[in-house]
Amino acid sequence: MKTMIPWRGIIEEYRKFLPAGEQTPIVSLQEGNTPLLPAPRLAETVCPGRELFLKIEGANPTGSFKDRGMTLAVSKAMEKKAKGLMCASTGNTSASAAAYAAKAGLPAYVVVPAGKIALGKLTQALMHGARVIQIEGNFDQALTIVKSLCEETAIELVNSINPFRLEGQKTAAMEVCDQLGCAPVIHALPVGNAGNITAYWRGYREYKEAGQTQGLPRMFGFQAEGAAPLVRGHVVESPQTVASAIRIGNPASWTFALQAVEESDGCLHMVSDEEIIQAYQMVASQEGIFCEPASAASIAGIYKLHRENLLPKDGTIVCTLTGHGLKDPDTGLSVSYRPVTVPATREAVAAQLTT
Ligand code: AN7
Repeated sequence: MKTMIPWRGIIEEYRKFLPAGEQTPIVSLQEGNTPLLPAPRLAETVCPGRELFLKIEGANPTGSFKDRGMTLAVSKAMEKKAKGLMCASTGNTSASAAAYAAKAGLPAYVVVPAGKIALGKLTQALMHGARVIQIEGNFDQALTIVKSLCEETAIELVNSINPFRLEGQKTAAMEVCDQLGCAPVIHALPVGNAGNITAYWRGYREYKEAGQTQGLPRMFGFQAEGAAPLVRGHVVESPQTVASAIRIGNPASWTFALQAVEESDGCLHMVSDEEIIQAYQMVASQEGIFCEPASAASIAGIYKLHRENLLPKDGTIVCTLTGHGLKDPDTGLSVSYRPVTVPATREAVAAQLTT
């Protein structure tokens, strides 16, 4: 029999770096330990001559990186005996909060923009038993509402303004170092509320300070053109993009994200919906990885910098693919060809072969 070393989830694996004590009841779905996949074919196009790796965060239990922060936020909520969980969400936070609430046996309330979250994410929140409240408004309005409600109740807010969310999420950077043997030269991420880029930068710094890794990456953040407050330098009132996960006009971690980019000698850029969809299709068809549209902003961004001659000449690049493509089947279908339907005969199928 082959002995597998069990992975116990990010709190147990990185406990030294996290504010979880003896008395914290750990609520875990064994999140983390996601693949860091070499992507040589994609690199030929988007960053020729450089090594490209994809951090596949869609391989987390609910299909996105949110699980890393949610395990800690929900464990800490249990520790302080919260009566329930609440969040505003563009979809993935609600799916993750709903799942961890189910595991913890707590009620969850999720407030989402009506008709603007991907089908898979809505299905997850419903299946895990959360109370889904759709508002006739956007994410930024939902966040304002839940912040105010949580101030007055024993319901715990599990958006990334909950400090434990980013603490949990920083473990992704530590994992990348463990997998690569050092920090990459560039780490690229899609940016919405700007929590994840803040968390990764913290994770890289703390791991280096603890002598667990060498070097620090430059943090490259990419926003969608129609939802790029950080790049434009002002709040976007009605954010628009095909990448519904990052349809955010007033990011909660605004200053921290700017700080991460500045301290790391990184950059913030925006990519168009066309560029996002192109990258979304390339990674699926060339590397066998189906990510959601928002996730592909990291690849679209690297490709854009390469085309504009703004990419450093060498060094390892890691792109985080934040969520799974199955979250958003509608977008996948809408950019794909329509499959043919033929009679149920050998000849009819044979006529379709192109090789
Ligand atoms: C797939 O679920 O904000 O910059 O409410 O789902 O840390 O906000 C999701 C964000 C990137 C942006 N990729 O991360 C939510 C939510 C995916 C995401 C982001 C999100 P942040």
